[in-house]
Amino acid sequence: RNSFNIDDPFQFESELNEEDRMIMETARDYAQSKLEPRALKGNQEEYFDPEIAGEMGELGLLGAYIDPEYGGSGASQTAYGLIAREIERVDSGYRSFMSVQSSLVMFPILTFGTEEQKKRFLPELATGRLIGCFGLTEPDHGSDPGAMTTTAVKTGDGWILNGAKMWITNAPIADVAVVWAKAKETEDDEGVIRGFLVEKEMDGFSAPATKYKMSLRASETGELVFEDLFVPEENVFPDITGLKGPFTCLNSARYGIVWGAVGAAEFCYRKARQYVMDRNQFGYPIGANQLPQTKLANMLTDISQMQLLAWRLGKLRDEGREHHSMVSLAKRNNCGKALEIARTARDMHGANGITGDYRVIHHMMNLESVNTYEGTYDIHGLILGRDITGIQAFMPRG
Ligand code: TGC
Ligand code: FAD
Repeated sequence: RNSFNIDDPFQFESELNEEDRMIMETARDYAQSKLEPRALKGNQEEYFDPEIAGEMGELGLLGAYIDPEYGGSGASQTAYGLIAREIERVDSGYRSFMSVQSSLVMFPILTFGTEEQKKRFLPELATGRLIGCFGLTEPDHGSDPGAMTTTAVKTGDGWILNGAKMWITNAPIADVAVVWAKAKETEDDEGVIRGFLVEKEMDGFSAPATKYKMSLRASETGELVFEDLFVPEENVFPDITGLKGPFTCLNSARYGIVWGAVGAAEFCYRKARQYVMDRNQFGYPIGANQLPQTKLANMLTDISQMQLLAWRLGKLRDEGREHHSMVSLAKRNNCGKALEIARTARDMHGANGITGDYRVIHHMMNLESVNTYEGTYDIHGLILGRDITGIQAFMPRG
């Protein structure tokens, strides 16, 4: 007799190969044994434990798909996604740390960096001895990064940076920042977007922390401020120009988020399922009523779709068949659905749902950020809308 798995209805895990499964289990063991006990404190005290970087590095969870030559594990895209799923099952903030390090710092250095930059930074980032961040968003330019005003003006054997980035994950603890700025040969040039590796000890660089967030409290967020900061030519990505540089990195990070959202949603669904079976009202388990049952049915239906979408996207990435609009579709769907599931799970816990102990409200609050960063829900809708109709609707016409 075939069975129905109430955690994995369409049995996507049975499709994983041995290596991907082993990596998933390593990430799951680590996340459940080492991260989960720290999740409540991280959220309540707005605290990122710096030891996490080294622990993840030791297990090969940072930049897992990067070639072993540069310190990675040469893992598949599916394995990278499975790592994100296990970490975000505990806390989106820890997954943010891993995503930024892997997809937004190691990936651009691997893809756009010189051989010297790769050899210098990648092995250290893979072990977690160095921490990185990615600066694209500015105080006045979020969804529209092409309008950025941070500049890099050519001077002798380097560039002078001025400007500021905001909402940057890992900024206050980063040793190296991948910064996107308008590079100009002269002050009056219009400029073209290029990538710079800014190091924490450089003069004219600061990274103040953004405190009192109500979401992603276990993740360090901050600004990047550049005041006549000199960056030598050897710290510039040599060839990549234009928005496709940062957007190519975002494809990788958004893909990780597609999987991460699955983990957060699965956690909330399982918690709600357990809660309504354990708690009695009116003499019966809450789960004996029609409304809670259909809420669980809706959650499981959404989760099945999220799992299959993430798994299929990983396969297409591994085969080199991904288009970035597939990533937009999956990021938008999985983040939006995970947020809805977390909100419903919170409601199903009644008053207990607002406490830290049950942890559904942590996920709910975190997922507000996850649904916003790396392109908001609506921006991904507009990216898809442009593909479907051939008409851009980012700005009014006429
Ligand atoms: P557009 O004209 O569409 O494109 C400009 C150039 O870029 C190319 N391109 C892409 N290339 C690779 N991958 C993609 N996904 C690409 N999307 C576009 C495009 O082909 C073009 O190339 P070329 O050679 O013709 O110049 O640019 P636009 O200015 O109209 O862009 C509009 C829009 C909405 C697509 C874009 O601005 C956007 O995606 N906005 C959202 C911004 C965003 O996602 N920011 C994320 C910041 S990083 C972050 O949030 C990290 S959180 C991490 C964590 O903590 O986990
Ligand atoms: P805005 O662009 O001002 O948008 C505000 C609202 O208007 C949104 O609902 C949006 O969907 C809507 N909107 C905007 N334009 C349109 C339009 N044309 N049509 C219809 N609706 C529109 N950035 C980095 O570079 N690096 C990081 O590491 C990083 N980490 C982050 C961590 C956290 C916790 C958060 C919250 C953000 C982070 N970001 C990071 C920034 C993030 O990418 C931006 O917040 C996001 O891209 C949205 O930009 P914005 O906040 O400026 O919102």
